[in-house]
Amino acid sequence: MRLPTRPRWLTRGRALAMIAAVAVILVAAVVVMQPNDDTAVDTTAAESSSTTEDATTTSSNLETTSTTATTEATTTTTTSTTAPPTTAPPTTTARPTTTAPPTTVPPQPAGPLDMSAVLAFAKAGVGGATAPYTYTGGYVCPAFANRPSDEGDDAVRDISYWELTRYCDGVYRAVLATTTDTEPLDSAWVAADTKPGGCSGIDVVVIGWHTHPSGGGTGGGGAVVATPGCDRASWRWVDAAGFPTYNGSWLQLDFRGSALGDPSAFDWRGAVRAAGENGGAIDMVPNGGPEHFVV
Ligand SMILES: [Ca+2]
Ligand SMILES: [Ca+2]
Repeated sequence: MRLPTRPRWLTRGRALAMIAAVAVILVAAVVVMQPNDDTAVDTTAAESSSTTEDATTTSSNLETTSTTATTEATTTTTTSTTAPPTTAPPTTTARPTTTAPPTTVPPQPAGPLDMSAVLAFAKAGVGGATAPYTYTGGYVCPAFANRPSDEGDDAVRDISYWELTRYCDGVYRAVLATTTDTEPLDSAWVAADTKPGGCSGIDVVVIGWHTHPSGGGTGGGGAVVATPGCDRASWRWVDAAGFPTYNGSWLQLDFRGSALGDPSAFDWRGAVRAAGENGGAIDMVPNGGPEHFVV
């Protein structure tokens, strides 16, 4: 048996060439069929973009939702903010009172001290304290000194004998004895300059006046008033003062040293005024100026 022979035109070289050509064609075909990377990327990008848009849309929705939530929250806040103002106004209304005082501080009167006003102030504030009582036979600290007589210089209510004594219990006694008891008494006082300041230098006034009890007779009332300024608004009712009445001419004022601030030394001047007497007729001691008292 004889095997078929290969055609004469198919030489070994031609066969190899054909195989090579087929291989090239196959490779080319494979290359052509490869998917375009750029397109794939674009698509992915498009898909990503789409995803982004979706995300954006979702985000937008979220924003809308959160905006709505915020609006509601704001509304809620507004509602809760609306409530307090109803409670707040009283506080706002009270402020003007606090603001007013500094603006409306009136200028201080220049002086001298208005004793009629001091007397009215003292009478209005009396109460709440017991007037001191001095035992005239007790020890005096320091021992009192006799003063020159002041008799004969006032035709209405003339002070003659006068003195100021401090007792060892810290109570003072001022005496402004007058020569007559017939004229009605308006008041008797001791004006003291105990420290810097005061109305015309007067820091404290001890003032007494006669009272007329319903049962008859004559009594006495007294008070210690602080006068840091000439304006009545600056005054302060400090303590009760004793104004014992032995007769109409013996005028005595008892007051505590603590009501004066327990000064170690101070200047003072006494005065007596009859009812209806004007300032010019008041009898004062000493006549030339204040007496200096050293405790
Ligand atoms: Ca006199
Ligand atoms: Ca003073």
